Amino acid sequence: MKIDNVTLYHLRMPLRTPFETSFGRALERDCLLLEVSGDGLTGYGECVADRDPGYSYETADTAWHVLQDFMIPALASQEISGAEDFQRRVSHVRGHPMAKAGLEMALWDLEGKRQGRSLCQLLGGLKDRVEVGVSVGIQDSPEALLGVVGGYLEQGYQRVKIKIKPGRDVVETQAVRRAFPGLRLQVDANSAYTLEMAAALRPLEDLSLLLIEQPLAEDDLWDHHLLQAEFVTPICLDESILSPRHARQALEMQACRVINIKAGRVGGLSQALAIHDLCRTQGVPVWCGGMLETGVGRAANLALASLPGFTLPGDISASERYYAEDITHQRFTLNADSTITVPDAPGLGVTVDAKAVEKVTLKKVTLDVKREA
Ligand code: SMG
Ligand code: MG
Repeated sequence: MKIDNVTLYHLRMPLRTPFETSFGRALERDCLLLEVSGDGLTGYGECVADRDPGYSYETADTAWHVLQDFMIPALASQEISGAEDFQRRVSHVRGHPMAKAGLEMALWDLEGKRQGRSLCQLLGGLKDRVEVGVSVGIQDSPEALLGVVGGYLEQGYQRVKIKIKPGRDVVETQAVRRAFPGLRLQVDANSAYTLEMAAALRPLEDLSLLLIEQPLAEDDLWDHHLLQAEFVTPICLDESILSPRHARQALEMQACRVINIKAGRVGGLSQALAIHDLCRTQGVPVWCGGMLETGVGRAANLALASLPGFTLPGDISASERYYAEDITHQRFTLNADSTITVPDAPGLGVTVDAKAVEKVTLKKVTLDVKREA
């Protein structure tokens, strides 16, 4: 691939319903859309860094800076042969996995279009539909939570994750379990507890949860190990796993029994694939996390989740759960069996709606990529 230019768009899209986690309440969601032109084709990527550094230290603005000033210039000269070559070129940039992943995604889209193969095929995905669930934010009361969960069950979701935080955990989860005894249920704390505080989560052990996601700090594998040793319910790490190396060490340390994979958090689809492969050889279940993606990132998540090691349902809900208007022409819908169909057209398999993008664009820049003579 020879890259001619990259256009960055900073998008801000209104969410259909507010999304509250242990670190805050969001009414809209920011991201960067990347449009990469080369070889007469255009590839798209989504960088999932949001407006605020709540989920991770990256923000849309830090990603913009790092992409514009360091990563896009690293595409200059010579052909880019693929994701491995890309990772080598940006290896001088420490951290900023979401920025890296957004650009890598656009290169995968371009490569798929060049070869006439879908991302699912490029990654080695095997399924044409993947099991999905819905992630439900913290609600005003347990009653309100039951109403929201019930609504999603009516829509056909067969797996639900509820967000928890200290003081808004056991009673809420017990209420959902009592109302829906057979539901595949899990909780996500987004790092809101210390090891000492996590003792309060003990009653969750009686609720047949699929997993407890990221109870402790993101940089604390050891305390997750201590907690997992005390809990029968599998602990799943999200924020703590930023690379294949972290994944290996977390498993060696028995800090978790399940891993949530997000390409954005780990620096790209290639790194997500490596974590998948590692977990698969060790028999550790993985599932695809979500970052409230637009149709662009959602298409990539579906392709990733089609890999054989993704044995638990992903946080990949239908487009209408998030946005009244999306930026792709395709809207993803839930099938009757709580699955979503994996796109099969070349690359990501979606087309971008320029008019819809324009409506939600805060700023935009096109950067030429220098060619060597
Ligand atoms: O995309 O459906 C989705 C959201 C899934 O809960 C979700 N994501 O910690 O797993 C997580 C959160 C991170 C995003 S919070 C804005
Ligand atoms: Mg999470």
